[in-house]
Amino acid sequence: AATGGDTDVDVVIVGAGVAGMYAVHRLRGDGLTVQAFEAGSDVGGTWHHNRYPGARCDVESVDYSYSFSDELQQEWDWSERYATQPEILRYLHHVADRFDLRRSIAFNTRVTAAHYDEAANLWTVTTDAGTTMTCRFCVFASGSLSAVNYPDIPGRTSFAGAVLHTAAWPHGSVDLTGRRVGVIGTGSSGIQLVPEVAREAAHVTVFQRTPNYSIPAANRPTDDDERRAQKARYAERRRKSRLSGGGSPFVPHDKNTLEVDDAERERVYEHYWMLGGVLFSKAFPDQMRNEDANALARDFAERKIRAVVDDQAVADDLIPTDHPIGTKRIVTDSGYFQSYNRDNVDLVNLRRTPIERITPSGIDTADVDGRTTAHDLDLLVFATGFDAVTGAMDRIDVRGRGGRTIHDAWADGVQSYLGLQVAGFPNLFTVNGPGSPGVLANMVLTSEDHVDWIAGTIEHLRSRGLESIEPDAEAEQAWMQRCGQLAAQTLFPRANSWYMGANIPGKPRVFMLYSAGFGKYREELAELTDAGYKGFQLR
Ligand code: NA7
Repeated sequence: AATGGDTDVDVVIVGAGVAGMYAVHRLRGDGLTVQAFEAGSDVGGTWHHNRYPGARCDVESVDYSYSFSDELQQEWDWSERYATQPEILRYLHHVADRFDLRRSIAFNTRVTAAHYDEAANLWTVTTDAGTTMTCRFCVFASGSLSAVNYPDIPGRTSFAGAVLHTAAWPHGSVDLTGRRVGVIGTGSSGIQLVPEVAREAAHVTVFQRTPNYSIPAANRPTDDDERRAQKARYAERRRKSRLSGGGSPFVPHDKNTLEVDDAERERVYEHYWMLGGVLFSKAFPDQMRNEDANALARDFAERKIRAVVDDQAVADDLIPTDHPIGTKRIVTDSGYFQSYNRDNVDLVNLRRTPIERITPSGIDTADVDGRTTAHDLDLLVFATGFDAVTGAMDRIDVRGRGGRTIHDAWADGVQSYLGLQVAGFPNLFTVNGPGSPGVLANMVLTSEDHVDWIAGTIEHLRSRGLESIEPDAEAEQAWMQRCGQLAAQTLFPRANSWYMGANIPGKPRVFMLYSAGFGKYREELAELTDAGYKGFQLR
């Protein structure tokens, strides 16, 4: 191995999604020996597993794509503004081919443990395929939305028909014709799925616990002229994205919500609404900070929902009442609310009529009058999301200094320095870890940045003959406190969201991410690094 020769490889990479793929390319390119392990049968991570009909990214494809190679940017053509999952996966396969990534990745292999040996300063990684491998550095690129969540509903395993999860969708087509489909969950996955299923299935019953804000994608095919213009200015687009809050080149209006008159405000809302999807969060700079401002944005969104749903009683159930707009991730949809105008789509409001149990023939809900209604189904879809940000690592037996597990390190609330390292876990790096902007931004760019930082750090250690890096416990604590303070200046803590860990019973309630924006985070990270890796211990 390039760093010393006493380990099997220099770096083990956990996961071969967007982040792990780039980590293979970058670290291998730096002359390190690398081995990646991937539980799936091929590259792609999220885009390999989330194959449900209607799956798309909520960041435009021109932005949600690698920037590390200009040739790659210039040669790839996206066919739509928001490409479908199959197209994103085709792109990632193209990247794997073009940069010959697969030779460094073991597929169908799930990492089950990573243990640090303090005396030897090395990591031993074990997999479910029986592999044991030692390395100097571990890079966890295991995903922020990859640990699949099946809620513990009574009778869950008793259903006699097919059970699917949006994030573990089978390869090949699922025949929905003539079938009665139940969908539990109305996050991005459920909301993207419902219109597609409604077109094919005999009947769709949507089981909604919390109504969500969802905004039309304003998707459209791209044409040659548009693509040419984008590619001619790609460097500028990337530069702006890296300065921005969310990793794409959009900025909010220059005034706050209440500083403009009603007509101007309406015009601005309409403009950002038409940009599509999550970009509506950017309408005014104070929308995610000021409750009164947010209430006006909510009112606008509510009018939009009412305008497309025929039955106003159904619209009442679809309008979120319990969280400020944007504090749960706004969904980017294609015809979701309109689905409820179809004869074959029904909404079940679980706040009013909760699930009693899953039965062999469907789902029983408790009516307001105390009676039970049986919803008969042939197929049940869980669109119930993930144990976000920390779940993937938490499910692996990761042990650092003194045998302390990552599970214990995070038991009272997640700890991480900059989302890159955890105190007590030397030479272990996380890509898009807690305490970084991660899922709040364009994850292709956040992944590239983290991998570049990790590569630069390993190079820094090697060139100075240093053996290890890990954060100071105090610096880490201060960083997480700061993340908490930043979040407290926003409305994010006001929602029971997966950002807060609220969707997983028993998970500590903390806002897990850095919320002051991608550009600001990059600045802070660069300053600390340039100041001699401030807050880290280098040995
Ligand atoms: P999400 O956004 O976590 O959505 C999961 C949905 O499942 C949400 O509506 C939940 O309701 C619902 N859910 C979870 N548990 C239950 C139970 N026990 N009963 C009923 N309903 C339940 O996951 P997605 O896959 O849609 O999207 C995740 C992210 O991926 C998304 O934000 C994008 O960034 C990409 P709740 O709101 O918790 O009441």
